[in-house]
Amino acid sequence: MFIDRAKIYVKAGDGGNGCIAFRREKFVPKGGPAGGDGGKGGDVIIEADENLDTLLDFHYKRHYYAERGEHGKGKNQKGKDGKDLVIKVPVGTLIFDVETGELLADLVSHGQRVVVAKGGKGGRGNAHFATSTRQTPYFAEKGEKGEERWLYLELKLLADVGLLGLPNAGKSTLLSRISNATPEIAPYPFTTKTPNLGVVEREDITFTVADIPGLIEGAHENKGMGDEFLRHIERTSVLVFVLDAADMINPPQRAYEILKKELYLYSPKLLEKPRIIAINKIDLPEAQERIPEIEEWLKNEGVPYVFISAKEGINIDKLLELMEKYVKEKKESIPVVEIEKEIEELKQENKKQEIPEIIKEGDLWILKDKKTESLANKLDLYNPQAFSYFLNYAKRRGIIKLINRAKIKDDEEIKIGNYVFKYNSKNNSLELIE
Ligand SMILES: Nc1nc2c(ncn2[C@@H]2O[C@H](COP(=O)(O)OP(=O)(O)OP(=O)(O)O)[C@@H](O)[C@H]2O)c(=O)[nH]1
Ligand SMILES: [Mg+2]
Repeated sequence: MFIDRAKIYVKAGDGGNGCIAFRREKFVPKGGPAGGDGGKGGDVIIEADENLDTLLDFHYKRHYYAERGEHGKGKNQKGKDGKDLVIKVPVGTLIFDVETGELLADLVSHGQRVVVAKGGKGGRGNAHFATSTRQTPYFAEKGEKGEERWLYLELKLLADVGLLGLPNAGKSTLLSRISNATPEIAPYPFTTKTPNLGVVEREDITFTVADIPGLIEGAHENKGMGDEFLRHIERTSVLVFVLDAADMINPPQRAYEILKKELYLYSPKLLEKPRIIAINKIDLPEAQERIPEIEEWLKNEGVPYVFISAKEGINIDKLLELMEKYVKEKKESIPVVEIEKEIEELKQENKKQEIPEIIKEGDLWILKDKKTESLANKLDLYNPQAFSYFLNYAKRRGIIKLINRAKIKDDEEIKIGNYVFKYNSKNNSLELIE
């Protein structure tokens, strides 16, 4: 069975609660506040590992939890941080958020990591909240909840070169000749049912070649079996069209058009990739007869081509040289740009999250500001001390100004985190409703 997709649930550790405690000293009935902070919850991290090659394990174990942070303790002792959980996946795994469909990561190299669920921060202990006017704070923060989400994992074979062809064209034969792979080869169509990956070793470069199941007309509509696997060749440097010169029903010219059409219908982008045409089986007499006619056609196509026999090993080195040229070109050009683009996108996203904003949904105003929401959720706002601490924070962060500017009336409700408030314009303050 070829399993290359999985759905898993991840939950980062919750932060430990801050502690409410006071120093006990001899002859001092009540010392200062000494409640320690809670520890941070562990993150859930996904890491690419070149020693793995399937997502099979994720069908047996679907739920992953990182450790929670310890609660803070008296005498200003901080709770221990929860351990991170590292989940290993094969290189070439794409990670999507199930709910939003957003691509979270594309793990292309060994050791590459991504945090998929952030551990909750530990709550601050009451020692943090002492001021000259509030010497005995009876409140502390709760630990933040760890993030949780469902993820969809998908494994793409990371081939540098993709072999395409109608069934029986000789793709698997070619792969077994040029690489270490030993795919099944047989004189009938649809022998290859799942993609095979082989490693080709050249003098100064090693690259991978994928042999995908034969494509037929209508493959993009799920006829035959090749279409499902086309995504495995989405990031190859070059596509090699293996065309059977001895095929009387679908001669190379026709086979080439069928394949191009199927590629286009699956994803037009695939046609932008460099192509090589390999005319196969030229050891057979019926193929040899057609060489002049085929060559005539190829000259007009303007695509690099080679006449080969995968079975007898004719012109294989010429084909390998061509493959190598494209693989090298791609390796030199692309990765840096992609990484820079990713970083830029991340930065933009972070910026967006940092500016507080207030929006109206139905009758309710909702404050969108991660920091303020998170503080509210960590505090017990029915505790007057905690409430006044929160209100001061909101003022400093410009939240009250924002409410003012939005012209929110006194009887309208504003949701911040899990709490709902009313605005009191007389004293520029918030009142807790629920
Ligand atoms: N004479 C000759 N036969 C070949 C050559 N290449 C492949 N064949 C034969 O063609 C048949 C199909 O070869 P495969 O390599 O299994 O073809 P494939 O394209 O992988 O086929 P599917 O996996 O079914 O899509 C086998 O009988 C091979 O021995 C060649 O260069 N010359
Ligand atoms: Mg095959």
